[in-house]
Amino acid sequence: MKATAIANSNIALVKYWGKRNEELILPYNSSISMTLDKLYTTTTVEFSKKYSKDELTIDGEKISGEELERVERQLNLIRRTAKVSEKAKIASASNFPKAAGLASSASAFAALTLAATKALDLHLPKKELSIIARQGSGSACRSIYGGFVEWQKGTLENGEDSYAMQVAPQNHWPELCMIVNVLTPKQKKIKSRAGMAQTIATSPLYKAWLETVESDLEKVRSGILEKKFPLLGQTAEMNALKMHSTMITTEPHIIYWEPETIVMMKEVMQLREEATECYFTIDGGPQVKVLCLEKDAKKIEKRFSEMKEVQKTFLCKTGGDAKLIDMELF
Ligand code: 2P0
Repeated sequence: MKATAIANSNIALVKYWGKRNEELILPYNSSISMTLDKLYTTTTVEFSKKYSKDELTIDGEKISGEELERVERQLNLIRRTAKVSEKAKIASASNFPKAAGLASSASAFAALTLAATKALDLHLPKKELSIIARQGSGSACRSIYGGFVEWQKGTLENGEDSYAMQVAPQNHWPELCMIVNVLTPKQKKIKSRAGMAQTIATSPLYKAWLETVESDLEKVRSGILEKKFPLLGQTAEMNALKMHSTMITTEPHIIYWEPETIVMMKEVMQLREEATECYFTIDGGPQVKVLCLEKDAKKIEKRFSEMKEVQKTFLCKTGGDAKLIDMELF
């Protein structure tokens, strides 16, 4: 009743922003992401009668309160599916800062879902894993798959048609890179969950966001499949700016950007002026992720790592599916 899984983080090229059902985590819009090879979470889960309650450690630290409750809810869902009642010990470790806008909940809930279902001997197809992972954290449904992944929003009330599917496999576009820049490892103040709800409730731009998403999805899908880098990059960059515009116009405003974020956005624009093609994307935090092609990646990464605003860089390519591994965290 013990298993360990590893799942990669993913960064959306067309963002998920807003839930039509908060309980089941059903989105208003579909999204497309790239799974990243260098950012990942490893999670070991053991169910046993010897545990009187669920115990969670993240990066070696004992966790209680809201974060533990969220994991317990996810385990309860999996326990119900397996028809067992044993409590669990969970240890999770990521190789990047938690809750800083680097999609830690995506890799964490994907790894937790895969490890816990295996520990309970549920051998579920990826579609079912994606549906369960989604209920832990929306973006986690995309981290079940490697390569390029689309989370189809679905229309059913019960969420059975809201899951991720692979658009293209890990080896589809080996030249495509994403440089993840860690500018400030501070934990963000407003969780995406609250930010989304506030945006829907108060931003006059949310309707416009939803009206343009379908066209962005189409462009990003064909950008990926036909390896059209400018189409992919321009659409992803604009899509991120549109999402942030909806947040900036909520009451009260949500501005995830720090001064360093703006400096990085300008640097990407400057690189383009110099004929080095690259595009940025930003999520629910200050970090700036930059899409580029392999031929330019080392040069761009060097330039970023020499900036005083940048603390750390991860030069990523497409990562693989979430998978079970033999190594155990306890
Ligand atoms: C995304 N984000 O598509 C978007 C872009 C942040 C900005 O998915 O409430 O942690 O757990 O479903 O998945 C972050 O939101 O939110 C996210 P919940 P999640 O990657």
